[in-house]
Amino acid sequence: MFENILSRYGLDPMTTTVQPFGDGLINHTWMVNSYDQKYILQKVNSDVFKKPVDIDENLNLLKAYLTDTQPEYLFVSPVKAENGESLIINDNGYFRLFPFVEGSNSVNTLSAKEEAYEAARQFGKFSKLLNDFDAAQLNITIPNFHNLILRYDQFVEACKQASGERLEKAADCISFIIEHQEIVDIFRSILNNENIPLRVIHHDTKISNVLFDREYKGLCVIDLDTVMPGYFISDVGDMMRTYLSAASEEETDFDKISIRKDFFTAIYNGYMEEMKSVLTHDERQYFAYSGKFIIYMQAIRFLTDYLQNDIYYGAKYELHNFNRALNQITLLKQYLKLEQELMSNTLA
Ligand code: GN1
Ligand code: MG
Repeated sequence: MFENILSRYGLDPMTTTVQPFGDGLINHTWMVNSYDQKYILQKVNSDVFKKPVDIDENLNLLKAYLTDTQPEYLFVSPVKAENGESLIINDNGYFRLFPFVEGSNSVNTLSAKEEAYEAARQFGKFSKLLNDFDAAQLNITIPNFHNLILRYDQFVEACKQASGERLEKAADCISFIIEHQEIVDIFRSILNNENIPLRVIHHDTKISNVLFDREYKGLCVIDLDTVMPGYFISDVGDMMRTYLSAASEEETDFDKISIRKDFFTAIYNGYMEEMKSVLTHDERQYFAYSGKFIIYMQAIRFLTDYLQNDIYYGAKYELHNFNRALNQITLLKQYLKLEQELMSNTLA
């Protein structure tokens, strides 16, 4: 499968190795080693990203803007193939090749709060550098991606269509989601608040989407497929979802899920280091809300997928998406217990 692609980049398939890389749920990713260069090859999941060309256009727009305004920023954009294109389309799908940044590190789990600080700073920096870029120029690569109102409606629809067996299994989770609808109402008030602007938002701020240098200082953010106009709560919230607990969304021993308050402070300090001059007064009021917004939405997404027989995320075993949903609900319960305290730290 790779020969055709490699040769289109002028790489010799005989002297190049290709190995699976990372643990993303959506795209396929490989590490490519040619005799003198390393690359990251990705196949875009075109069931999820219906128009991969839209992503390619966004990357090119952002690259042009940042090269012009922030030439020192490390923007990792796809290598051009021999035909000059940065997206390869063949019978197997859509592919792009990124340079591997020498001396960079990425991690799949956080080992210290300093990493949370560095990552939050990089995501804040990304939005800040693009503060004067007109976000409306970007293609919407996944419509309504973080629209909680729509996600909730899809969940209600999935409840109507689901098998009796899965509905019964998920009954307690379903009740929990319905009982916490006020989280959707708050999102609605954000949509209606003109002092909460649409910004250039990354929308997938997990730790593996940050590159660090050898000293674990942040270098830049990567995985820019979901960079779209959005609200800052998406980026801050997904950091809370994925950095606050030492246990990941895959953990099935739910007793291991707990909130590390010092990691919350690290996210706050890192993000605000860059964004404090940019965020509006109204946005700041929602800093702590962002955690429950995204954790709740991810619980809904996993639960909806379970009810729809795992058509989106896939499942390695029968209860995989059910367990992921329960994991996120457990995390949300822990978060809600601390919410007032966390909130007061952000408004001090
Ligand atoms: C997906 O592929 P990955 O792991 O970067 C998903 C995110 C979810 C995440 C949950 C396009 O991201 O929104 O938060 O799984 N991306 C898409 O692990 O749906
Ligand atoms: Mg991703």
